[in-house]
Amino acid sequence: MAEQYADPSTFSMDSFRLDGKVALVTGASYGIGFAIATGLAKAGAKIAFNDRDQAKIDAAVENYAKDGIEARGYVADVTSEEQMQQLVKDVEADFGTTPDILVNNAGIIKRTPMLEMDAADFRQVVDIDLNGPFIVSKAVLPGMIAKGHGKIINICSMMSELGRETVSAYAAAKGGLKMLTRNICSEFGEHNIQCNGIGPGYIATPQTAPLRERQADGSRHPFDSFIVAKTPAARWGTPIDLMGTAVFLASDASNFVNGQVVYVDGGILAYIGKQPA
Ligand code: NAP
Ligand code: GCO
Repeated sequence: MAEQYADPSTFSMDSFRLDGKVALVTGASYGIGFAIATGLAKAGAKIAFNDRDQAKIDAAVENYAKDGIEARGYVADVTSEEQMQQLVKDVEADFGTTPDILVNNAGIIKRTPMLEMDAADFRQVVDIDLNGPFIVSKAVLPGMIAKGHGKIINICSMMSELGRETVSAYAAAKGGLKMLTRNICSEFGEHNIQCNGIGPGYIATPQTAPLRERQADGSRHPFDSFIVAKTPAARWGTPIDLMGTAVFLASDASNFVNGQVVYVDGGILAYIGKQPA
C-alpha cells in the first residue's frame, strides 16, 4: 500500500495563536521581558511574571493593564530554587494549570575587564543568567511532562557566539545558556517539549542604556556609533523586534523547531563589518 503523507490543507494560521496557554516570563516588569510577555498576551496567553521587587511588579501590572492585559506578578528571585518552586505552585493555584510556556528572560550584565573582576561578581552573573534558567526550567518541566507539551524560550545573546572586552562573565553565562537550550531539547524532546533560544542583537533597554549615553559634547557614545555601523539594519533593535519570534517559538507553529537559537539581531552576526574607507 502507498505511504500516506501529511495533508498541508490541515495547516491553520491558528497554530500561531496561544489561546488557553499560561506563560511564565521571568524578569518581565520592563525591558525585553515586558515586551515578550505583551506579545504572548496579544496572541492569547495568560501571563505570570516575577521580579525581585513588589513596587516594580505593581507598576508593571498597571502598565500591562493599560494595554488590556491582566498579568499576575510574583516576588521571586530566579537564583532561589525554593522561591521558584513556590512560584510555580502559586501559578498552578492561581491559573489552575502549570505553565505551558516559560521564557527565561531575567538577566544582568557587569561590564568589567576580566583582570579587575572579582570572582564573586563573575559568580553572580552566572548565577542569575545561567543557574536561573536551570532552576526555573527544572521547576516547570515536571508539569510540562505531565501535560504532554511545553515551550521553553531562553533569552540568549550575541555573546552566546561572540566575546568582547569586559563581558567575560556574561559571555560565559550566555554561551552556557545556548548549550542548556540544546540539552533541554535533547533530554525532553520526546515529551513534546521544545526548548529554543532567542539571541537578541543590541536592543535599546535599561540594560544597554550606558552604551548609548551622550558624551559631554553631545555627540553619540562611541559604542553606540560602533553598533549602528556594525548592524546591517543600521540601528539598535527595540524590544518590539523580538515579539514576533517569541510568539512563534511559544506556539504550535514551531513544534518541530527544537534546540535552536534564533538571532534577532538586524544582521550583525552575518556581517564582517564595513571595509575601511
Ligand atoms: P533589563 O532592562 O536590565 O531587565 C532585566 C530584567 O531582569 C529586570 O526586570 C530585572 O528585574 C530582572 N532580573 C534581574 N535579575 C533578576 C533575578 N535574580 N530574579 C528575577 N528577576 C531578575 O534587561 P533587558 O535588556 O530587558 O534584558 C532582558 C534579557 O535579555 C536579559 O537576559 C539580557 O541579558 C538579555 N539580552 C539583552 C539584550 C539587550 O541588548 N538589551 C541583548 C541580548 C540579550 P530587577 O529590576 O528587579 O533587577
Ligand atoms: C554589551 C551588551 C550586550 C547586549 C546583548 C547583545 O555590553 O556588549 O550589553 O551584551 O546586552 O546581550 O546581544
